[in-house]
Amino acid sequence: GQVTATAEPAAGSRALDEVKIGGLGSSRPRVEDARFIRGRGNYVEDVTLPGMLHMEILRSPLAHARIKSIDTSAAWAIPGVKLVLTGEMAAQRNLAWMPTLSYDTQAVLATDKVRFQGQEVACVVAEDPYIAKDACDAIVVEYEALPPIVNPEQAVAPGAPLIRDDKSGQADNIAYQWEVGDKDGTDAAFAKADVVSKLRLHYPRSHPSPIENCGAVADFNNATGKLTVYMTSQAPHIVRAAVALIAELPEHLIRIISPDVGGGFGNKVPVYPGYVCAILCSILTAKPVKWIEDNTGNLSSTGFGRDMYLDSEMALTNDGKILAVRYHATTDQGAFFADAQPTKFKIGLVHSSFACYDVPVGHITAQGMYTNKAPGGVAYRCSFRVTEAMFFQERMIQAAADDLGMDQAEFRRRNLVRDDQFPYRTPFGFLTDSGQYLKCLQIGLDAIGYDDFLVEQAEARKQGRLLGIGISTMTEPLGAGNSREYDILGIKMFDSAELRVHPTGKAVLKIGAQTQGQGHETTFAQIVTHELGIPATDIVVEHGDTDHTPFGMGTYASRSTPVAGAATAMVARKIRAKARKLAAHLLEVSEEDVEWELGRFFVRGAESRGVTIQECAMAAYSNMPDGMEPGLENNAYYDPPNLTWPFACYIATVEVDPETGVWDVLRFVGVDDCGVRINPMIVEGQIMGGLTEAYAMSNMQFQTYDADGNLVGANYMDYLLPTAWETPGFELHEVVTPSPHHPIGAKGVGECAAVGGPAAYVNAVMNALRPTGVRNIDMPLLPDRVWHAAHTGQDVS
Ligand code: MCN
Ligand code: CUM
Repeated sequence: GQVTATAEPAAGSRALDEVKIGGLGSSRPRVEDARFIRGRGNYVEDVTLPGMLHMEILRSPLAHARIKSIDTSAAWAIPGVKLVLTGEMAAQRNLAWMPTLSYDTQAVLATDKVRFQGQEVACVVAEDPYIAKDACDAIVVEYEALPPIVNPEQAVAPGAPLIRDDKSGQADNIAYQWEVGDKDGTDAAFAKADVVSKLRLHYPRSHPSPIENCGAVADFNNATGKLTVYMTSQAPHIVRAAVALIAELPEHLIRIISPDVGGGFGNKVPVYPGYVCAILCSILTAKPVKWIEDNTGNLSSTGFGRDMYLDSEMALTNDGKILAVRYHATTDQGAFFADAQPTKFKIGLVHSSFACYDVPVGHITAQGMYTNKAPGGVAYRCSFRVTEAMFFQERMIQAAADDLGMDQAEFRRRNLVRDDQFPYRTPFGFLTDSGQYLKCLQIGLDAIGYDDFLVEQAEARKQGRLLGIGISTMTEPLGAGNSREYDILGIKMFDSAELRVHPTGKAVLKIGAQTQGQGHETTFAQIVTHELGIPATDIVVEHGDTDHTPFGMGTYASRSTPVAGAATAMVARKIRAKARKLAAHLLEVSEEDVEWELGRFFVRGAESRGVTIQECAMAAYSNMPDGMEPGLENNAYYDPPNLTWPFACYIATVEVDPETGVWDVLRFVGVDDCGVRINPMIVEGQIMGGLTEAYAMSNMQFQTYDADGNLVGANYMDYLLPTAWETPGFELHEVVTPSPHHPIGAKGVGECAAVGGPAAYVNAVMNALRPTGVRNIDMPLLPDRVWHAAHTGQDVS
């Protein structure tokens, strides 16, 4: 019963070669790179306004402490200082606290207590950033240290100090509790199981690490009342709505401009205290105020990823059928619940796990705790915590295969959803759209040479060498909306596009999505090219300025192609429909006698009599039929009927050195099915980037806190980014199963590899260590952890 928008079949013989003019399937080079590689990009740091002042933030050195006093007099006395802002001053304007995505509250500047190391305590505005920094150091804050809570276990221990004593009715450190699925049905299935496989693990906290940190130039004009904010955001339109709601400013007088964005990876969805402070400081000084965050500020205070614990069981038959799954997830939310809205995104979409497997029944419970750590949770290519869902799933799958003594590929084959089962209802209520899971798996197995590797592995084991192979297969929900089920702060999740074709047939497409490196300026033009036959080089794509682009919910959860991309196709079809009327007028035939082929209308039965889309465009301004409104432009809002469900099969082979615990990737094969690929090169770039991040998470990357709540990983000496040197090579393959409900059959892809990748690496190392009896090593699989596991046969957490 799904509403579908179907692609119009191509008629006649296509006059234009779609790939040559940059349509679907064209790996046209990224148009944005022309300015990036010449140093002509325009990032927030490049924005300089007359009279601009600079803001720096004073952050808490302690994880948990009561603020006894703040003395700002020495800071005010420094020449060049224009404003010292404290929480108390913000409170006078009702801005000491702000709402989070989950309807919790988050401190903008601390008034009562600090609740994590790096929390914003005060800020200084000065003539230059160095003066502002010095003045921050001159602020004297008297703290009374409180015991810090650095993990969920401590959060619920008897006598644990209450972190959120600011919230009335909050008597413990529990941020939320949640469950989904069929508990009784699951219990009944477990009672019939031949084998119950158990696994516990932790997906550690990690950080998205965009190259460009957060930052803004806030410019409040006290004559016009207009607030312009240049900021590095993934979702400028939501920011405008949020600023209007939080700061109670009139929305039509707020303009958010996201210029070039130097990577987001989920880090740049939320509104952080720094943004609110920069806006307030601009209002108070009546000058433009620039705030550019440093690396430690970004690593220690902005949205992290993961920090989720799994305690799971799977009910199995002896012959390898999954009867049921159940698990409990515990999340460490940090001091403020700044995750996605729990009523719409559950605890993120963690219940999207097991969507690619034919699992009859399941039950998930979850609990999130407040801790004295930075808030966040939905970042780092996570699609609302789908990353954890798929990691849990694929580690559980491998553990189950091992417990059954069954080959891991064969176990998947017996349980993957078959092609004839779509649309498939998952045990947790999602409806997947399409896929060819077994085909993807087989392509991956053939590419890696699965059977030969098993022979090689057995030989190597005899010589004491530890070879391993790990598989990860998953489908994930990408592209939130549909407005029935998803919203952000009450605003429904759809997207829009505006298309204007000029008289000479050149076009401007405006979208509410926001590229951060994904290449939308390149690929969204290709969608228009596909629909209208206007060469991609004749189309410019604009985004990132709320005064000049249509409303959109932004770019995250790999939703741009599924939602804004669909809106783009739909608006182009509206343009084509009007162009058809113009063509009929020009060709002096009735509209029914006009046929379309790429870039051209022609008279049915007289193919040589035709007009190009460009001729139609000129006619829209110069020779329209009587009664027709001039011009060739339109807009479209698209509310997707469902999420898109891409599939991926990732397979890694590794060798573990038992002497050092170091593991090397021998080969890595990826098979992705993201439906129709708009730009295959960009898709491969997205996959390679994701597999690199997956490698980083499994191998080297985590943020941890010591017992005092000090962040280990607050700089790039401690928090490691993989370079080309250590990153393995990737062999990529594709399968194309179009999404049945997307106008051009495309599915999202921006997060697939980061979501599905980690389990492939970890499963490979676990497979190598299988003779030792080890079942789990928590990520990252650092050499000392692997060595310890290999030598003791014990799990390492
Ligand atoms: N694409 C395509 N064919 C498809 C699907 C996608 O050609 N079938 C193209 C798209 O047109 C787009 C790119 O691939 O140019 C990614 O598209 P999509 O899957 O729709 O994802 P989004 O554009 O919505 O990007 C969001 C996603 C997320 S949520 C994170 S996090 C992430 C990611 O993208 N952050 C990134 N990839 C990133 N890549 C870069 N360089 N920088 C980031 O910050
Ligand atoms: Cu969760 S990271 Mo991306 O969805 O922006």
